[in-house]
Amino acid sequence: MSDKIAYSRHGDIAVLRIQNPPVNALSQAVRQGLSDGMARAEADDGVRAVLILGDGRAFIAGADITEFGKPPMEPNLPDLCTRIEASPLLVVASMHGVSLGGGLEVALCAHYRIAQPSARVGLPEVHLGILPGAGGTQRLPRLTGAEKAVEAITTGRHIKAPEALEMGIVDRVEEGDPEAVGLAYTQELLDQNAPRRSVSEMPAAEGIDWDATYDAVLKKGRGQISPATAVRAVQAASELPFAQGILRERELFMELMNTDQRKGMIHAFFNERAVSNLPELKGVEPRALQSIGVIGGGTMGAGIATAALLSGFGVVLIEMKDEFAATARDRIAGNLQGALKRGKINQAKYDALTTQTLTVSTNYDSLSDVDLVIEAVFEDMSVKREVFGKLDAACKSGCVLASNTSYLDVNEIAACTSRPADVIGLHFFSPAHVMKLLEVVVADQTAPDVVATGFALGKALGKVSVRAGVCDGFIGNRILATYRTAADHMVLDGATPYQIDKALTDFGFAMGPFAVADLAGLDIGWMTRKRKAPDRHPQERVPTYIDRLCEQGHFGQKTGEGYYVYEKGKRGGTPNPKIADLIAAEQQELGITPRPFTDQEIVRRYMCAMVNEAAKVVGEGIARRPLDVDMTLLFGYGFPRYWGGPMKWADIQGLPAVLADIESYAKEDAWFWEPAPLLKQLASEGRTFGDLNKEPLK
Ligand code: TC6
Repeated sequence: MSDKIAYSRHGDIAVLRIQNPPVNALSQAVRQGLSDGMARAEADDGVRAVLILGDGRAFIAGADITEFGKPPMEPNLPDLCTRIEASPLLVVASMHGVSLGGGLEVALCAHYRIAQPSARVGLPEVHLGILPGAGGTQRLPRLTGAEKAVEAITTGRHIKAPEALEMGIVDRVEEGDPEAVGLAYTQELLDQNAPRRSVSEMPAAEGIDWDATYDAVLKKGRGQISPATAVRAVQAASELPFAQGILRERELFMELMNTDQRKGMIHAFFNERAVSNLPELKGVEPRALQSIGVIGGGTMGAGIATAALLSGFGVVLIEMKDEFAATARDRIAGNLQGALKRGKINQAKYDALTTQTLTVSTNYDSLSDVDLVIEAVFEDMSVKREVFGKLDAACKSGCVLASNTSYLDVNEIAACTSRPADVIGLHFFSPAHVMKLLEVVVADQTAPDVVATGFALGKALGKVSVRAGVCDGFIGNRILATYRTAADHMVLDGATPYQIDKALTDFGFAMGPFAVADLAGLDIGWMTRKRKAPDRHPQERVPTYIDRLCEQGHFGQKTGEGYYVYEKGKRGGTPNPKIADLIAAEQQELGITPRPFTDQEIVRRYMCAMVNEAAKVVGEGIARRPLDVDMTLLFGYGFPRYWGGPMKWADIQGLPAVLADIESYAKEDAWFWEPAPLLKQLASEGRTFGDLNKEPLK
């Protein structure tokens, strides 16, 4: 029998203990071991019941995702599940930690289920671009009814044991050692002569309005197809006999298994974890972190302080004047109120955080004890210089000095101190207590243990941390500036901002670039254009029509007018009629005859601009690996997860085809569309960005 399953006998009960750390994924060896274990129990004289449980931290976290895309290996999971359910013995699952995906599907094939109060169950397959393919879509609705099954499967959410009990997914919730409570429960069932109870034999769930449900789920998924496809599988459970329902589930599962979305989502799953795993930091100990200083209590500083407080750090926030300090305190309290409302903290915790754990001061001497300080003041080098000079004087030796700048030169900031090795960029995204991305910007002299500390802080704050080198905009904002410019060029040439926004939200972006600009504030782009004007290349095309709106004091959502007009109390905006005239005037001035764009061309140009700049960012070593770019765009810029990121998207399109399009656009504007040397190299060598993830550039 496989060494992944430990077999033991306890009176009439055989125990199958899964031992496949870290999370008991259902690898081939585990599936084989469970199948063999069932056979052994059935042949074992006197055994009347089988108890299945997991060793370590989980029951089973699901199918082994590393096997996806490889040739299938027997026994397959659906067959194993059928085999367990069909056993003549009474089968019980004792669940602790997580039972997810195939893990819950195995448990649903047991005849009874007992769970620890802290256990969580769920069918999260849609987040990997697939659907539950081992009977989950057929068995779950027979226990919970169709509506609850659709909700659980299409959201993939983790359901805590008490709720799972209420929904009928588990039969009992009991605290204790999973083996001890499992054995006692199984014995109780045997003593009562409880029948073998197969979920597949339970009556089918009553139907719901399937087409309306399908449409609603498809719309919510913004182009993601797995949740909507899962609705059709649950529909089969209510309309077809079980055996036929299983076949339909299989058919839909295989359809999804072969999609690019599945590849993109699995790429995202693994690289979300791999991105913070830097080979250069192996064995490098981060510095100890207990208290954090934050300079500046604006939206960003308050967000960073909130994130730090919620993660258990003491926070000292510095503001310039008492009145600003009071406002900062209110902002943080407001953020924490949100956490209180969502149940993330209770009232006592809220009181402690706002009164004891947070210090707000106007005196830099209050920073004398902090372990790391993050500056989040106005984006101006002279202001930063002054702040870092003060930090150098006030902070203890060994304190990490971080800047939250989003584009300024961290080397220049480090040079304002007597300790450049302790200086790093920690670029948060607004609102900092919500957004998952953290760019850890490593300057020329930053010490390795300071880099490790940046990543340790990111982990403690629950962020996805990405290493970036120093350049204007680092990874994310530099690439954003380029694809945003591609969108601006399309507007000058004839596409409307509204068509572009729509084409890109249809592609899967959370928002289009013009709606984002309105949200962020048009004054930001206006300031950037002014800042960059002196260094502008003579061939650079920079539309200025939107500056006319800024000159009139219209900065987007915050002033009620931008690309869109916003009415109080209404969500979203409607196209601003002034924009078309402003664009037409600029086109006339530049002698441009507007031409039509298809949505497809809009997406292609936007994505090609993104990929080309990203390839430059990787080629220059600003991002070490293509996956660093992918995770930056996914977690900071609303890139659709199901594409995996721009580099994964490019690999899926084929690099030669992407390069060919860039070269064709370069015929109109050779300066903007100059192909990235790395893209040319990979395309000519027949390699992909994915290959570089495995073997980064030297
Ligand atoms: C399915 O079941 C389909 C069935 C149909 C078949 C017909 N496989 O996240 P962590 C690794 S689809 C392989 O850092 P946590 C993970 O990569 C599956 N490996 O820990 C990491 O490896 P590393 C449905 C897996 O405590 C390590 O385990 N199931 C798998 O923050 C620790 O993971 C899911 O979608 C796996 N299934 O979270 C569940 N799962 O150390 C996906 C984890 O080398 N998993 N690993 O980096 C999760 O949601 C979380 O990992 C967790 C643990 C909640 C299980």
